This record gives sequence, C-alpha cells and structure tokens, in this order.
Amino acid sequence: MSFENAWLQYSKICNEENKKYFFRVYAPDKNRVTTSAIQELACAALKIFDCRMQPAADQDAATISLVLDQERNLGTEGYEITEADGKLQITAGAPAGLLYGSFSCIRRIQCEKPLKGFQERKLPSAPFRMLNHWDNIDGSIERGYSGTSFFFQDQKVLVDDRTRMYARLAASVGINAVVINNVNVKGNATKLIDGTYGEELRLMKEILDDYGISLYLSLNFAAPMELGGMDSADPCDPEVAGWWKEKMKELYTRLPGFGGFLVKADSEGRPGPFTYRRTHAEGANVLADAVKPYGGRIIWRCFVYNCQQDWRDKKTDRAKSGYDNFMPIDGKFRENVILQIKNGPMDFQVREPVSPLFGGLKKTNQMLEVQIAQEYTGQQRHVCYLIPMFKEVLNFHTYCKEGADTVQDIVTGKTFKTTNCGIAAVANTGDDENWTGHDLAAANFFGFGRLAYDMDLTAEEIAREWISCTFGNDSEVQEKIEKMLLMSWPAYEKYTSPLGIGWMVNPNVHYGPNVDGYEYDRWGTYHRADHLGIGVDRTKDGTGYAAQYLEPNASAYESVETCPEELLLFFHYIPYTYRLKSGKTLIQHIYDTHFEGVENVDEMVKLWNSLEGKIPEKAFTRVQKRLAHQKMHSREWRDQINTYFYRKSMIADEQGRTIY
Ligand code: GCV
Repeated sequence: MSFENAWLQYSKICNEENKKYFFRVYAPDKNRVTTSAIQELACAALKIFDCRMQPAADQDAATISLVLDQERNLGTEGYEITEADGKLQITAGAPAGLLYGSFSCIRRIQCEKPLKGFQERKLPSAPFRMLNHWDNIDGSIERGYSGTSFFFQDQKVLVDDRTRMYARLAASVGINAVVINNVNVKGNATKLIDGTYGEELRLMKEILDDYGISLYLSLNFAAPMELGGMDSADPCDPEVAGWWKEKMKELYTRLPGFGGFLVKADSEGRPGPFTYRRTHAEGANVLADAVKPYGGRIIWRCFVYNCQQDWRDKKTDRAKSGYDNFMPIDGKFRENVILQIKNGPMDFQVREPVSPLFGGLKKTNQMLEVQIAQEYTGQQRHVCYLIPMFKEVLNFHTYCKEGADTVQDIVTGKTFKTTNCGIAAVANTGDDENWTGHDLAAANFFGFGRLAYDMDLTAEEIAREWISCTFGNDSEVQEKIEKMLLMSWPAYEKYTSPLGIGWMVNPNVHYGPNVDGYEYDRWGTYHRADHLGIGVDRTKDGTGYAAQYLEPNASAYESVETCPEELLLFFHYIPYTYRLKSGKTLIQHIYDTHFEGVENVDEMVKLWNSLEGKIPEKAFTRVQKRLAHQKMHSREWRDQINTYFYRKSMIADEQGRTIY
C-alpha cells in the first residue's frame, strides 16, 4: 500500500468482466482535463488489471469512449455513463464531466461492482465544492493536525509531485476549487497577490487546471496599506478602489482564469471595513468590482464576532453576531460575492444548531463552511467521521421557502435559483505520508468531496466507498471499519460536551477537557454552569438568539419542551434535576453518556484490533496507537466532566460508578 495514494490505491483486483473495458480508449477531445481523465483511466487499468490501455482510432474500435455532447444537458461538470455490448461510454458537456465520469468508473471497479449494465447520470449537487487550507507561508498550518504544509515552506511556495497528487485526490471526489493559504493573512502571505510568488503560483495553477480545480487565495484587507504604502484601506476611498483594480489587473494578467479570493475581515484581529465605519457589503464590493472584469469571485466569510465579551452581560452573545452583522445588509452585495457561513453560529463544535443566516438571508449568494480539520472534534487523533453531521446540517429545514427550504436546497441553488453557491471545508491535510495523520481521517476528506458532488449519497454509502478504495473489499474489513466510522461522531459527542453546550476545551489549543477553560476567559464563550444547573439562556428572557430563526424553528427553540434535546443546553439553562424525555435527570444523562462514550471507544479499539493482519501493517499500527490515545483521552474527558458536575451538583450517580 502506498499511503500517498490514499483512496487512489488501485490495488490489484482479479475481475475479467470489469477488465475488458480497459483496453482501448477513444477520446476525440484533447483538452488538458480530458487528458488527465485518460491518464487516470490508464493508470487504474495498469495498476488494477495489469492492462496497458491503448488509444483507439474511432469509437467502434474503443472499449471505452469519452465523448463531449452539448445536447445531453450535463452542464460543465455533469456526466453520463452508459454500458452496452461490452463497451463503456462516458458523455459530458465539458472536460471536467469526463474526468468525474472516469473517476466514477474507477471507483466502481475499486468497489468490485460490475460495469456490465452500468448506467449513471450525475450533475453535481453544489456548484462550488471547495477546500479552504489554513496553511501559512512559513509552512505551519493553523489547526493543522497532519504535519506541515505541502503548499508552503519557509516563505516559499512549493510546487512539486505532491501538488499533482493532491490535485488528483481532490478531483477524484469532485473538488473544483481550492484556497491554498490561511484566512489569517499575515507577513509575506500578503504578497501572494503581487508578483513576488507569480511564477510559482502560475505553475501551481497549471497543475490544478489539469484537474478542473480553480485556484483561490485568501487576501489581507489591509493590503493597500501593507503592500501599497497607502494610509488607508477604506473601501469607499476611490484611491483604495483604484489600487485594488490595478492589483487585480496585474494578477489576472499573470494568472488568467484565477478563481478569486476568500476574505476574513473584522474578525479575531483581522482588518476590515469596520475600521472605516463601512459595512461588510462595502468591503466585499470594492474587491468584487476589481475582479469582475476577469470573471473572479469574492468569497466573504460571515465569521465576524466580538471576542471581548463580559460575563456580566447576558445579552451579548457570540452566537447572534453573524446574523446581526449580515442580515441588515442582505441584498447589498454584488453578484460575484458569495457569503461563506459556518455551519453553526459559534465555531465547529461537536454539536451546534444550524446558523440562522441560512434561511434568513434571501437576497445574497451563500455558501456553507464546514471543517474537516477536527479542531474541536479530536484533532485527527480521535476518530470522528463527520459526514453524518454534515448530512444533518444539509437536511435542516429553515422554512424560508416552501418545498425548497433545507440548507441543501440553499447551497445547491435550488432555493434562490443561482449557481453562485456551494460548500467549502476547512481542509484536514498536511505533508504527513498519509495526508491526514490519522488514516481514518481521510474518510472525511473523501467524504466531504463525495457529498459536495452528490448530496443524495448517505454517510454509510460514502464510508463504504472510501473503505473499498482504501483498504479493499474484504467483508470483515468493510463491516468493522464502517461500524467504527459511524459510531465515532456520536461517541465523541457523548464523552465530551453534553447537549449542545460545547467549548469545554483547553483554550487556544482546543484539545482536551477543561470545563471552565473558556468560562473565565476574556474571550467570553460561556456554559454558565452553577450548583443548580447548566446552559445558556438564548430565549427572549436571555440573549434572544432563538428569535433569529424563522418559524416554527424560533418557537421550537424558545421553549424547553419543544427544543430538540441534543441542543437543550445551547438554548436553555436547565436544572440538573430536570427530567429529559428518556425519563433520566439531566445530571444522570451527563454521567451515563460519558460512561457510554468511553465504552464506545473501547468497542472501536476492539474492532480495530481484530483486523490485525488484514490492514497493511504500518497503517494498522498507526491507527492502533491513535486509538490507544483516544481510549486514554476519552477517560480523561469522562472523568473531568463527571467530576466537575458531581462537585457542582452534589448529586451522586444512580449507578454508583467511580466519579472522582
Ligand atoms: C483561521 C477559529 C479557529 C481559528 C480560525 C478561525 C476562523 O477561531 O480557532 O484558528 O482562524 O476560527 O475560522 O477564522
């Protein structure tokens, strides 16, 4: 097994029926993306079947044909696969569709499913399917848990074989845009938009272009000052606007076809329009106007909040800030601006409600941001398969439009009839041999892409595909790893933060239990536990956050009786003696779930250990070590949380288990 190949292992499979399609390929289109598709099919044929695929003179002589056909309504990224009489045809409206169709055929043979009779028609669910890398120009990665960057090292941009391998992996699951640098743009990273790194970025863009992936950068809103020597970055100052226009002209001359920019402004110390008493629409629009002549886009993040809260103030609420900042300017953004909204109103906790901006915003392009880097969900040392969480977010009903009101409807363009929408994930890759540190964390990278391209897939289907492509089709391996993946997010939730409360982590590093870590921090993210109960009152008597939702969600969250229990403590302050629907008291629920979560981890350890000999040794040992850590660490979580609440409430565990 070559770990660098991740799920593109292309391990040997003896299947004469599937092999017979991989002899002669016909592809009249000579576009670079089509060429990548042919190369990928040839590579798979050779590695899987020992078969050297040859070009065919015409379609009649071919066993597999890649055909462009504008009449089939497949857009620029959809495809159709048809099998007839021992021949496969992949049809698409544009080369990217041929590439995705080719990867689909390859996945099918990796999963040992028959190509005979195979018919598939797919159009991507989300128009934008992006990865956001938080890589710094010194090579470090903010919230990176898989080594250092493969895009940057020591103030340099890296372009090498790994860039191509990355592009193959990303394209194989349907990713079509990547932001290579951290949204916190500092130091030399600001210079990524001028000529300093022009040649390296040109080379990188060429490789990404080969795989239908657009290159994006994060930019520094204060660049007119830091690079241009101006004394202001006021977006409404004509000189500032002129500076941006000139910069973009230079950049697009160097990098024609460049995608655009991702911007974090007025957040966590980053500069932004607020400094000049301008709105975020004014901030985004000045950039949007500058990139518009070149077809560029501005992806503007809604992660804007005041991180200097006072615990005595029970009205100010970080959860409210995204909505408070962006709802008043709905409709004020240019058409080439997309607002990127984190899935929850806080920050990638193991459980949060869906951001009320989804459903709230009606006149602005929107994109969902999730995080596959497991910042708050075990940092790629714990197994935590996040696709089930993303499915829940996508299936959430906002009630903004009858029949088209889910987050999925919004980000796929169904609700507001647009193609300026999509889904982005904060990436979980680094220069570790296996890309993601934890071998099982690769399921999140794979899964995110597959889900973004095809939101009809279930989390189970995605897990099974990933296991087959990575570890093969042994049924025991399949069943056990699938079980581990699917139990992992619920388990993590059980042994960490109960019922949507979140944040009980060590500040800054965001790893390991620390119930009061943020409670007494100036950052101001509270759980408000005392000797009687716990939870944040976000009803109208509290911060008023629940009212940001459309009805009937607002009323459902407002009342303790109708609030979904998994979010109870997010919305309400609840006494420890309160009886949940299960009949258990809140305190007993906290104890029970923490014991259960640890038992779940023990089960995962057993499942993995029983696969010894069936998984390549290096991967087996690597995962085994991380599971041993997870086992120990889940106990630490259980004990700290249980002891904390026992000491606060002085109510003993009904089952008399050890609580320190
Ligand atoms: C890139 C959280 C993370 C930060 C991150 C920020 C963001 O606060 O801890 O590391 O910064 O989110 O999404 O911008």
